[in-house]
Amino acid sequence: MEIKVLRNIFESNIKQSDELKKIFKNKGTYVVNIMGSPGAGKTSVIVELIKKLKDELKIGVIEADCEGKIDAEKINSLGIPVVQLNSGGACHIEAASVDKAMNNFENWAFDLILIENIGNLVCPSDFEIGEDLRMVVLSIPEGDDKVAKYPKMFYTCDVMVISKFDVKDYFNYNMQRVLTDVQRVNPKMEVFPVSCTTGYGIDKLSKFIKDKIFEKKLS
Ligand SMILES: Nc1nc2c(ncn2[C@@H]2O[C@H](COP(=O)(O)OP(=O)(O)OP(=O)(O)O)[C@@H](O)[C@H]2O)c(=O)[nH]1
Ligand SMILES: [Mg+2]
Repeated sequence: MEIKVLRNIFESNIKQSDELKKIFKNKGTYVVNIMGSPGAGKTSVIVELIKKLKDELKIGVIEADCEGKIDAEKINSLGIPVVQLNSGGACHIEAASVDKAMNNFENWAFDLILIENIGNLVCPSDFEIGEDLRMVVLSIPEGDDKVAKYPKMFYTCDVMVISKFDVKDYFNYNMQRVLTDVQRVNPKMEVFPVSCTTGYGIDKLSKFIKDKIFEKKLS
């Protein structure tokens, strides 16, 4: 019997992601896929970005977690439209999940969609979900060796947020090591140290995203 070998098992996801990209382009919507370990500070970064940008931009949020709606409730309390996806244990979301979430926003016309992926530094790196920008949030307490240990996440992302910068001095954290590893793994990576408790670095990150949104609208 002939054995069939299916090549590129992610093909249908790539197709669906490309379809979503077309829809987002037509609507002038910029989409950010926010990844990182559980507890890295993804929701906190989203909350700070919303506070900075919500008066100027129409923002929508998709939250993904294994269970529950804790993060979506935080976003909802800011008056921002949000859909919560529950993966039931799966370690990442795919383009189909984003498509499903978008169908739950009525008559949407967002300038910016922030998607918080499932907390995981491995699996989400394999899946495009219709985004323009891939952002990894890596927190100081996770340690300064993560870029070297989990390189795929870092070479498939455009932006790295080094979060919880306020606690840097409590950890034996070698920032130079992190920057050297990033330079080796992905020299094009934009790096933003931030603290969501002090607000450090949030202005710079917000401006970067705002510039990207307008670049896309003009393209
Ligand atoms: N000191 C400090 N704590 C922070 C900062 N950002 C987030 N935290 C705390 O870190 C914990 C996790 O933050 P979240 O924003 O929920 O992290 P997350 O990545 O969204 O977590 P999951 O959705 O569970 O994967 C919370 O207790 C936050 O208050 C920061 O900049 N400094
Ligand atoms: Mg979260």
